[in-house]
This record gives sequence, structure tokens and C-alpha cells, in this order.
Amino acid sequence: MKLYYAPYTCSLSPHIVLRELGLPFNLVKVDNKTRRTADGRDFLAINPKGYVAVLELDGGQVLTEGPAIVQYLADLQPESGLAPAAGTWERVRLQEWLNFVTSEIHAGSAPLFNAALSGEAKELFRAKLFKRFDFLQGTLGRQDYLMGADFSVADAYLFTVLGWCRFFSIDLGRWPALPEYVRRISARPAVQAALRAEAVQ
Ligand SMILES: N[C@@H](CCC(=O)N[C@@H](CS)C(=O)NCC(=O)O)C(=O)O
Repeated sequence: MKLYYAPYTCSLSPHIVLRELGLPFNLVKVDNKTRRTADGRDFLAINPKGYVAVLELDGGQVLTEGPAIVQYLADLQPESGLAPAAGTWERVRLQEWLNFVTSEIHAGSAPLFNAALSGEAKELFRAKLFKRFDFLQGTLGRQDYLMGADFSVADAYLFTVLGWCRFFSIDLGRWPALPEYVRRISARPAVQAALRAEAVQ
């Protein structure tokens, strides 16, 4: 398998999951500005949507959209417990979290990267994001992970997007459960390995 990624973007989430599962894979770095891969290919020919993450299977099939990719990976090794079995109530709960992270936190924070937006507009996006953090504080104030006691693919994703707060000067200490959660997940060997690999590639 190949994971097309750009350092510290949302592709870190499937990258963490690949390492948590111990699956063999190659990383292919993508330059999101030039839309070229590090090995000189046109990234738009691989994903016409023009963004990471992309998982390419050994048979050549290409899968995009982070929440779909991490579920596909977790299902390759159901015994890992990174996703409950498909068709169960718990799996729907996981999908509820993945959807919350993708639409409310990931998409909700993306405008803060946009240099063309005014400070005033960004304030509106920040205020909405902070409401979502209030909600997360409630959940993560009473349990270690989104699904309860155990780490799941939804945590790999939330950890990834919470990491962007440092680029927006958002102090997560305002929601005390969140820095604790980030620390807990950063201590995982697979997370450390993914961060190291993205820093050196
Ligand atoms: N809906 C996609 C969004 C992916 C996405 O936003 N990727 C960003 C990095 S976090 C990207 O590659 N952006 C480059 C661009 O849009 O030009 C997903 O959830 O996987």
C-alpha cells in the first residue's frame, strides 16, 4: 500500500492508523502547492480532487477521504479494536464521531488557514469551533477517548486536527481535557513514529 501525504495535514490520521496496525506501507510525499509527488508524478492524475490523504492499494485501487480510509484500514485487522465491527451499533457511533471530526473540527478549522479571510471572518469561525471544543470537553472530561476507554481511528483523526490549533494561536488549555487527550495520544509509539517520519521525509 502507498499513502500519499503532506506533513502535518489530515493525512497524519491514516498515517497513524497504518502504524498502529503495523501494516506494511510506503509514504509518498505530495506538494500541495505544485500538486506533484516527491517522485515526480502529477498528483491530480492520482486524485483529481487534488488533496491528501490518498491510499493506493497494491492492486492499484485508489481510496480518498480520511474517514473512509481509516475505516478501510481498521477493517483489515478487526482484532486491533481500532474500529468496532461493521453493522454494529458501536460502528455507527464511530461513524458519528468521524463525521463530527471531519465536518465540524477539520472543515471548521480549515478557514483559519485561509490568508484571504479577514480577522473578523476568522473570529466567526473561531467562535463556532470553540462551541465544538466545549462539546468535546464534556465528552473527554469523563472518558479517555471518543469511543470510551479505548483508542480508535476517530482519535487518530481528532488528534491530528487538534494539532493545528498551534498554528492558530488557540490555547487548548481553555478546555482542560483537550491538552490531556493530546498528551495521551502523543505518547503512543505509533504516533511518535508517524510524527518522526513526517518530520524527516
Ligand atoms: N474531505 C477530505 C479533505 C482533505 C483535505 O482537506 N486535505 C487537505 C490537507 S488537510 C489538502 O490536501 N488540501 C490541499 C488543497 O485542498 O489544495 C478528507 O476528509 O480527506
